Amino acid sequence: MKKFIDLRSDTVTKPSSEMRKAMYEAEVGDDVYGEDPTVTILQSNMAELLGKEAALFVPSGTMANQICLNVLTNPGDEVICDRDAHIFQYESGSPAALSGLQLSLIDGVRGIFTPEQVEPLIRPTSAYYMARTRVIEIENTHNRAGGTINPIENIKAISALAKKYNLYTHLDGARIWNASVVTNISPAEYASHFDSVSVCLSKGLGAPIGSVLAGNKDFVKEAFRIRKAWGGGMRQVGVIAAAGLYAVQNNISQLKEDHEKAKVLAEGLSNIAGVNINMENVETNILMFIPKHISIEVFQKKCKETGLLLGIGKVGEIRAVTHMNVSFEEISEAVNIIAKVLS
Ligand code: TLP
Repeated sequence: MKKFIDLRSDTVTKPSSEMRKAMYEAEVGDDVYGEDPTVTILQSNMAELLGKEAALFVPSGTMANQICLNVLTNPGDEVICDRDAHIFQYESGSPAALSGLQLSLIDGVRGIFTPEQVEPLIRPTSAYYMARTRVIEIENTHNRAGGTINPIENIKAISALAKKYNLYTHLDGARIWNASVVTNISPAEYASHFDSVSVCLSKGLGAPIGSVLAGNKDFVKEAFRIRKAWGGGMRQVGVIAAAGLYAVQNNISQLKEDHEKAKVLAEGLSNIAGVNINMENVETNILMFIPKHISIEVFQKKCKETGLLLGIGKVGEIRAVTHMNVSFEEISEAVNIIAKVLS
């Protein structure tokens, strides 16, 4: 099979041989009975890492987000989030389909909205004819905005606003690890400003599958019930929990290298006349750019023919995501391919 340089996503990362060894050696039990020892260790480690009372292992980031929203709300409620939020753009309409929610969208700046933008959207509780505002959701780092980090002061201010109005807060922290290695703010510090948090093990951390949600004990007890109701109860999944454990224990600090690769890639692209890119916007491992004078579909296809896989961001934008399975040499090669395609 032809070897591609795959920059479509950090989800394409494959389990290393050390990770596979941990999976092979994992002790397992039936997790629907709560008897898988490896899952139990993962969940308690994750609760600690996120500074929450409890955590729950789930198959995907989408399921983690959707269970959290479901537990925090009642049908007919409203969730305030950024227009480019993953829960709005990429979760198949699940807030409406699974929980009867409507989303109130904010045009944030590169995925980041302020308390001043949120406050006017909070509906008065006296207005019985309006949807009830129930949750404010923040994504950090923000995927569709290009891996942006939400400043902690902004998060604190939004969390304070939520408290003032008796609202819940949810953090889509699929890539909170990436934010954390840049800011040195721990995942627990980030999570402390939210009632619920979801994190992914299967992106830059390299596990083949798995996400975790966390919150207080009652919240996670209800999340456990919803996970089963939605078909997410899993049996001897210590084999994959072991991959997740390995990932959080070994692969967080290497994300810095992924960020360096993104910078190198951005620098290379900024020297190509046919590329529109803002170097300053590259904060973590996701970068967005616009190839000029060519449709992104044609551009994507030509790159693929030359051995480079790229994703799509917002309309007209190409998304490139760096990760542990792409080397610095391959990043240079990717720049050469793009230069050639656009020449
Ligand atoms: N994002 C995927 C695609 O869905 C776009 C990717 O390739 O980046 N929250 C955020 C911020 C995410 O980026 C993703 C996945 C999820 C949640 C959902 O995770 P999964 O794919 O495990 O359901």
